[in-house]
Amino acid sequence: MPYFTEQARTYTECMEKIKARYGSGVKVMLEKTVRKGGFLGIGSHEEVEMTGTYGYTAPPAPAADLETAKRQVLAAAGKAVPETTMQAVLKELRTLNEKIETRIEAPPRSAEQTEHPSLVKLEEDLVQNDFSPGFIKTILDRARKEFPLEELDNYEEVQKRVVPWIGERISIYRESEPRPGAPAKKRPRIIVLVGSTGTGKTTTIAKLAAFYGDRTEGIWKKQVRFITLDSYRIGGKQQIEKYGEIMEIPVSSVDSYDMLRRTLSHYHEGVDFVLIDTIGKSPRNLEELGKMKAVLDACPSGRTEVHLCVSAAVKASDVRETLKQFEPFKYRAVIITKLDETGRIGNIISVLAEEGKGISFVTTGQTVPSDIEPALVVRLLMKLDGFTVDRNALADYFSSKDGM
Ligand SMILES: Nc1nc2c(ncn2[C@@H]2O[C@H](COP(=O)(O)OP(=O)(O)OP(=O)(O)O)[C@@H](O)[C@H]2O)c(=O)[nH]1
Ligand SMILES: [Mg+2]
Repeated sequence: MPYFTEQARTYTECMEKIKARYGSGVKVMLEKTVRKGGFLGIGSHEEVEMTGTYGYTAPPAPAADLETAKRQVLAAAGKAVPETTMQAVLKELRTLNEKIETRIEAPPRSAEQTEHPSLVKLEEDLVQNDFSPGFIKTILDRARKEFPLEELDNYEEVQKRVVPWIGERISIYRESEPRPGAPAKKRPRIIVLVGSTGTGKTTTIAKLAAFYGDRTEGIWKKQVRFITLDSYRIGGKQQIEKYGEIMEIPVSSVDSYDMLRRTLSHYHEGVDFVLIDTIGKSPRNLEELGKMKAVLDACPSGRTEVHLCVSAAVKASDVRETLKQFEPFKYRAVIITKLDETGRIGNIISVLAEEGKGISFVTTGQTVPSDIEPALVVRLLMKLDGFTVDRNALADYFSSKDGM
């Protein structure tokens, strides 16, 4: 009988996949949890793995057939085996056969059979939002511990209590305000955006310029400068120059450590923010990432903040890889871009929570400068699909985290 081995993020998903691929005559014989992805154990996640047979119709061979088969096999191998050994082998085979039978008759633990329906629904809703298996497990374990049986019956209430638990796992990054009486921070503040190709770095730089520069009635309250490392790519420099022209912000283009250091040394008094746009790099191109890092080393570490742009619309494994590969840039926070392009944010929330990364901003569209907001837990929770969310209660609960 042919065998299969399949993996998926949940038990239900795995069973569905198996049935879709191998039809209804499948027999699951082994179920286990495996870790997938990552490098040297970092960044991996749990999946369910099932092994079994398919195309199953006939009942397993009775013991008599086993004995005949055994004798044939041993005879073919030309071995003279004592009867006592034969009996022992036969007994072993019968026990094995019974075990397999039991397994076939009593399929592995099914969430539907053992879980309260509200917990089953909760798992489905979390899966629907693309949360990782590890994240879902933490929430379900907590729900099992904290909800008395009678409270589980009211699913809407269960959801209302669980949504803040998701929010508790979201970290928000805010540049700390100086303490009263503390010496003024050195200016300018240097903000560097790094990230994979096309994640929205240049567009976000322009949005940040408007956010930090605080322009009202054509007057900038703060002085902002742009620097681009994107000088050799066709169109790269022009894009930021266009924003500079429209927003009346000077743009400098640099391509080496010395040039960046010289350019920064011109910005002393009077300039509040220097925003540095970098070239999009594949997180796999370590050599190119290394070269860019060598140029950016010209930024003085005390007043430079690197933010990593990550699109909300990419898979969890890609987010994880990006977080890991850009680690040498010592980014302080993540900017979630293209939040408008997805209705499922569980993947990015799970990965950032699991990797302990804070979120500084979210961007929500292509329009410059309006489509950017400082990250708020409440705002992210409002994106959850299929969850009943009480915005006011959440705003109260997360007021200190969101700084409101
Ligand atoms: N829907 C949506 N599109 C966005 C958002 N931010 C940027 N974009 C679009 O994404 C595309 C790429 O944006 P860029 O700012 O050029 O991205 P980049 O990271 O600078 O790209 P490279 O320099 O090529 O790596 C453009 O079409 C932007 O308009 C966003 O928040 N939502
Ligand atoms: Mg760009």
